[in-house]
Amino acid sequence: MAKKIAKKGKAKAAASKVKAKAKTKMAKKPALKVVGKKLAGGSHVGGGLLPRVSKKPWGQDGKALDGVKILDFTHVQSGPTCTQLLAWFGADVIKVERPGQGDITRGQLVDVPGADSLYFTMLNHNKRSITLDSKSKEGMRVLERLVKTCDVLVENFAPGALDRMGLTWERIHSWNPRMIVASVKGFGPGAYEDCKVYENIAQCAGGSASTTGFHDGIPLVTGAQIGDSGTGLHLALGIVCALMQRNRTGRGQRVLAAMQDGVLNLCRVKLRDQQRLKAGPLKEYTQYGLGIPFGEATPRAGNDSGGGQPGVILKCKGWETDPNAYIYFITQAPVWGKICDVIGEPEWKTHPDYATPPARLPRLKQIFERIEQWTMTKTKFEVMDICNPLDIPVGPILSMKEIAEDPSLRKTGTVVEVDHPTRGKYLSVGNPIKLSDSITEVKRSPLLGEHTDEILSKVLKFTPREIAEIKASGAIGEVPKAPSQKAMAAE
Ligand code: CAO
Repeated sequence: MAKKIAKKGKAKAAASKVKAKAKTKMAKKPALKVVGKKLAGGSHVGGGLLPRVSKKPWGQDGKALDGVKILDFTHVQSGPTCTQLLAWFGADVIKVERPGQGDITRGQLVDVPGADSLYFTMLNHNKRSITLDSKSKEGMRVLERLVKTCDVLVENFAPGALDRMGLTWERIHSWNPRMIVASVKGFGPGAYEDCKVYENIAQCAGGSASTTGFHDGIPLVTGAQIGDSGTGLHLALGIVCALMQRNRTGRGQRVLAAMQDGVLNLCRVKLRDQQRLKAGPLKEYTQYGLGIPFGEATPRAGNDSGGGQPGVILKCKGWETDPNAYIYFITQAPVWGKICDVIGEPEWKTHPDYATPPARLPRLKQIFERIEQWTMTKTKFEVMDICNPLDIPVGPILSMKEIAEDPSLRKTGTVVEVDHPTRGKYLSVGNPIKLSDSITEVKRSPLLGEHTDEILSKVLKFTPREIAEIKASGAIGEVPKAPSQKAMAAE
């Protein structure tokens, strides 16, 4: 009897293996290899099948996006940040660039004459580059093959540019129904959908600028590239979700991340405040304590904390000469007593004007001035050392110089040193998202057209004769001599 059950079990497992094989065959070059058995319970991903649990050591069973091929038609910042992330997670990112010039950022903000700029190198790690005039007949022939070979096309051209090139969604979908077409645009459908958009325009249109700055000053843009890199991040999530859905449906889809939408998503708390205004003034804003009336829209909040715990930036020792000798200090309610002790105002713990958060709200300016008298006697790091053990939330204003030299950021790979054949060593921001089983290795950005030959022959399988024809047409321009792949991997 037991034998019979075991036999039945084996037959079932074999059947599910055959099913899994058939499914794998059906999906041309699937992003995930489905070889496992149906699980008895728990979560079922991609049609109810999960592979067997790997026995390999952590970080040694490939990368999260191994097998995913990206046709990277991105330029400037927003799109490249997205495809760089995908490359760090293991996707094979093939960057298609215009012959001769390439991504315009290669030559922008140049610091080392003759070398690719930091603007380009810091946004295009781990990619391969092919030069292609997509507006030529032979260029389109190569593009068609790329579309048929890749899983995802990512682009951030101006609205309509892809269509003008002849790459409409319908055409792409007819060539490869599994292809995901992911786009960054400035705006979603609506009055501004045809507009070209750069970072700061998105910050303004997405609600960030109107809420950044001091209440009596002009709107400000922030240094964080929330319009470009922020939208690239949104797009990357959309692509990964579309890949997951494709595992179930077999078909690709369009993914759109509009910069205005991405910025607004990051400004969510400001739309929260817009609606709270109907119920009266925003009491946690410094403006309230100063008796300045609120208008119709969420005002600029200076350095006020966006949450329910009041916080501001305070001077520290050395502020007269060091532009970054400041600390962010939050008067979190549960540690109010400890704050009072630290600054030498123990009676504030019980005084009716200071003991409770509502009592403190109209006096925030005066309270923070008192705290600042204390922080000015300490360096920002001394304030950290005193406050952190007491659970008082504080954060130093770190300069880019301090961040570049921070040993723990180097250790985690968030700041990495990369070597480049024409510009030498430079610092970059590595992958800020850490996966315990998909370890990021940051590899230098490609030279313009460095991989044109290998992509034409090895990825797209053009014959030497076909490659000669493509070259003769001028569709790929001049191909520079490239260091071998081995040399690149060794760097
Ligand atoms: N071969 C031939 N032509 C190519 C090509 C190639 N390999 N790659 C690009 N082109 C062409 C495009 O087809 C387009 O031609 P048409 O205008 O004739 O259709 C042209 O190059 C320029 O594309 P573009 O309009 O996208 O570039 P731009 O420099 O004028 O504008 C930008 C740049 C960023 C404003 C615009 O691309 C845009 O709004 N993108 C969407 C929003 C976005 O991502 N903004 C973030 C930018 S980072 O701050």
